[in-house]
Amino acid sequence: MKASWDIFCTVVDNYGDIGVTWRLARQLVAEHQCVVRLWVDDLRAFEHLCPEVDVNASQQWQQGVEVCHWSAEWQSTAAADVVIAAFACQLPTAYMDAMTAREKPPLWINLDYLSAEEWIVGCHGLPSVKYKHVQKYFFFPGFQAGTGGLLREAGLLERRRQFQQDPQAQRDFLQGLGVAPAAGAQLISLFAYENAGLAGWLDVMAADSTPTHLLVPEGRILGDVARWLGVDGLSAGAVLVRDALTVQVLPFVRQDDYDRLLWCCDFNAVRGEDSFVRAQWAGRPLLWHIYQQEEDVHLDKLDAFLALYTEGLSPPAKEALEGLWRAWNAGDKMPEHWLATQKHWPELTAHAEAWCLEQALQADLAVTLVQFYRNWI
Ligand code: TRH
Repeated sequence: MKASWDIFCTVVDNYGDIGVTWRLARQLVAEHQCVVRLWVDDLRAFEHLCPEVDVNASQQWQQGVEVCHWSAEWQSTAAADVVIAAFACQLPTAYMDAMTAREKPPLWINLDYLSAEEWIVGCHGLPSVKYKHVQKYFFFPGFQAGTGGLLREAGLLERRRQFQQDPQAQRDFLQGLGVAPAAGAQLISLFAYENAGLAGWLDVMAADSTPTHLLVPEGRILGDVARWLGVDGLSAGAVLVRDALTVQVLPFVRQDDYDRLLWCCDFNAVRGEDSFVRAQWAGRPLLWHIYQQEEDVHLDKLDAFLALYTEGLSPPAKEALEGLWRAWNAGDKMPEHWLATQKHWPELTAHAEAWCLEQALQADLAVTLVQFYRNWI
C-alpha cells in the first residue's frame, strides 16, 4: 500500500515556506508514488507560485497533491503514515492526538531550514521531542554528506542542460515574458529583499561598457529599483533604460518558469532558501541575499556556505566572490566588489557548473526522506 504523507506549512512570510513544501509534495507524488496532503495556512501566498489554486477551497487537488487549507478551526482527520512539520511549525493538538491514536504511530519529522553549518551533520536524523509516545525527528537539508540533501527533481539537470543548449527555446521563453535582450547584453535576474547596496550596483552596471539587461520579478526589491530610476513606482511590464543598463520588471511566475528564467541568465541574484537552491541547479554564478535573523546569526550561515562553495576556487576568485556576497548582505560597497568579480568571470562560471554537478551526486531531499521512512518502518 502507498504510504500517506501529511506536510504542514505555516507561511511565516514571503514564499520560501510554501515554495519548499509545495516542491517537496509534488516530488513525493510524482517520483515516489506517495499519497500527499499539503496543509497550508495561507493559500494567497501559495497562489503566487501556483496560480491554479482556489484560495477559497478548504480542499482541492493540484498536480496530484491534496492541498488542504489549514484553518484556525481544525476539522478532525486521521493522521498519515509520515507527518512533516516544516520549519518547526506547531501542529494542531487535535492532529497530534490523532497521531497517538494510530495503531502504529506515524514517523514525525521536523523538516528544518537549509544550512551549510557543520553542526547540522551531527544533528540530522536525531530524535527530538515526543508528544505522548510519538517521537519527533530532526531532518536537516544540507550540502554535505550525512545531511538530508537538497530538493532536486528527477531529470532536472538534464532538462536544464537541454534548455541552455537551445537558444531558440530560451528566446521563445523570454519572449513569452516580453523580454528581448539586446545582442551581447548580459542577462541578470534580481530577486532580493530590500537592499541599500542596490543603487551602487546599478550605478556600476549602467556605467559599464557591456550592456546589462536586468530582470526583476515583482517583489520587495522593487522600491529600491524605483528609487534608483527616479520613478514613483514599478510594476510588471515596465522597461527602463539608463545608459548601459536596461531594467525590466517581470511578473512573479510559476516555479517551473522561474527555473527557466534562472537558466537563461548569466548571473542570478537570489534570496531565502528555495530560489537560492534553484540558482545553484542553474549552474550559473549567483549572489545570495540571505534571510536576516536576529543577532546576525544568518551571517554564520553565510560564512558556512561560502566556505563550502569557494573550495576549489583560486584565491583571488574566492576573495572576489566572498567580497561580493558580503557586500550585498551588508548593503554596501557593491561597485568595487562587482568590478573585482568581473575579472574572474570565466572561472566563476565554470565553478558554478562544477558545484552544481558535485551537489547533484548527493541523494536529493525527497529520496533521503523516503529512505529515512523505509529504514524507520
Ligand atoms: O521568499 P523567500 O524570501 O522565502 C523565505 C521566507 O522568508 C521564509 O520565511 C524564510 O525562512 C526562508 O525564505 C529562508 O525566498 P525563497 O526561499 O527563495 O522562496 C521564494 C519562492 O518563490 C521559491 O520557491 C521560488 C519562487 N518564485 C517563483 O515561483 N516565481 C518567481 O517569479 C520568483 C521570483 C520566485
